[in-house]
Amino acid sequence: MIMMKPEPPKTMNPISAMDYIPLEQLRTLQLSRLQKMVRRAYDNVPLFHSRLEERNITPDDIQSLDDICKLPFTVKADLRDTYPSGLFASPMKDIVRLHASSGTTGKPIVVAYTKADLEIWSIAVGRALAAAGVTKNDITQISYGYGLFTGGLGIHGGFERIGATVIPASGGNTERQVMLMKDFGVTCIACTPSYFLHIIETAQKMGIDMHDLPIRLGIFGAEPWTEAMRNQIESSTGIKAYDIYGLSEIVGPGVGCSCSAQNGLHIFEDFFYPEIINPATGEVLPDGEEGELVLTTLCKEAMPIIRYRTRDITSIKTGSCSCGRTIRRISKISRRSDDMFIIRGVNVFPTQIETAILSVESVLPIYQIVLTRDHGMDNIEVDIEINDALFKDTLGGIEDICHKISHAIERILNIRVFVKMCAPNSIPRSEGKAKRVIDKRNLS
Ligand code: DLL
Repeated sequence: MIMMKPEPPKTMNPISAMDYIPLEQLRTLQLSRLQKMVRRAYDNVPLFHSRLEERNITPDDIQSLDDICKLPFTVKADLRDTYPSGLFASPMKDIVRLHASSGTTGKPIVVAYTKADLEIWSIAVGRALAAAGVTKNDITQISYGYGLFTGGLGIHGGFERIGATVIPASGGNTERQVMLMKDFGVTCIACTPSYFLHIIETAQKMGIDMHDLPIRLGIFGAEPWTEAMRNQIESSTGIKAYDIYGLSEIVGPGVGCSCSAQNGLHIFEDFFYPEIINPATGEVLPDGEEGELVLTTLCKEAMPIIRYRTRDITSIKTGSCSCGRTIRRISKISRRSDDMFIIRGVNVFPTQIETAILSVESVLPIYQIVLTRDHGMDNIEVDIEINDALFKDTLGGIEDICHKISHAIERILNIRVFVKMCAPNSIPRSEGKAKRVIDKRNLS
């Protein structure tokens, strides 16, 4: 059988042209950009200069893309330790925007952009949106937070580049979000998947069914979410849910995005070079193997970042995508090594629990994981909120669902967990990234 090579679609948005670049041309471009970027970082950022010197290398040692593994990794602590501007490679007069991510402790992480950086960022987000099928005819509500977080303003730049109508709603005031969606005929929404669940639920309470609104697309990201959650969102609203990935340290949203095939996320690798490493040894793994995603900016002026260890667990997909894009894809990121917790010797990720919950019918994925310690023994309780319909169910019916979910979790994790059904509206709703785990172990 002759395999037909997928080709770029005839009606492609011109912004997507680079997504279909012949691979040989892409690798040549990546190498020349990498060489230039390493030189810029070496000449302008003392930390990168000393790190290369420690390894006895100079930018001239980067002769092929494989030479990237000679370069040192950068980690979150490097950004924190050089707060606020130690990693800037441009003078302040050339920096036109700053963002920051708060993290959980201590000083925030500051990221900087020149005018050219903002241009590239908006192109990356524009390409992500085009891959998800956004067009200039879309009316878009951006419900990611605007401000220091890169989500709102970052995504905004991409929608403007596509030429869509933008409603910069930011997060919060959920009833008003629903009103705007209805009154402006919003066709596309961009927010975290957990916030969209809250929007769906609020709409229901207002007597509005998403199926009756013109909304057709969602651009969801900024937190790990599962395929099961995507299916749940799509079936309960009738929209298509696309996955957008990114992180402040590299640029913000727009590092990658799912396409019409909805089978992994294309990385805009002419801007952001991806590698997968074994997190324990740092060794680079071949495509197809799961490990930690490491990203290198290829075009950033204000804050070039070399081999950033993202802590996000994924793999680079092998084989070509049916959409015809040549740029590589990563698998959906449903885990972050930082999110892992250990219960009775078992490594647990919140999304494994999400998958189990969603495998049991008629349960809304509004959940929280509570960890406690009793006489030195760790316990895990999964609190799941039942919807109004189920709340009216008999006690026996609710108990039955608890057992089913508990068994589904046990099948995945091999540990018994206590599942508790909670009253409607008892679990705090997220307006941004959901807080899935409440760890009370140091307190109890
Ligand atoms: O969350 C940037 C962003 C905004 C991405 C809006 C997408 C949409 P940070 O706050 O720096 O930046 O958080 C980055 O969030 O390392 C992942 O762990 C997680 N993350 C982001 N997108 C996804 C996604 C923004 N689609 C961290 N799937 C990353 C899973 C994601 N995790």
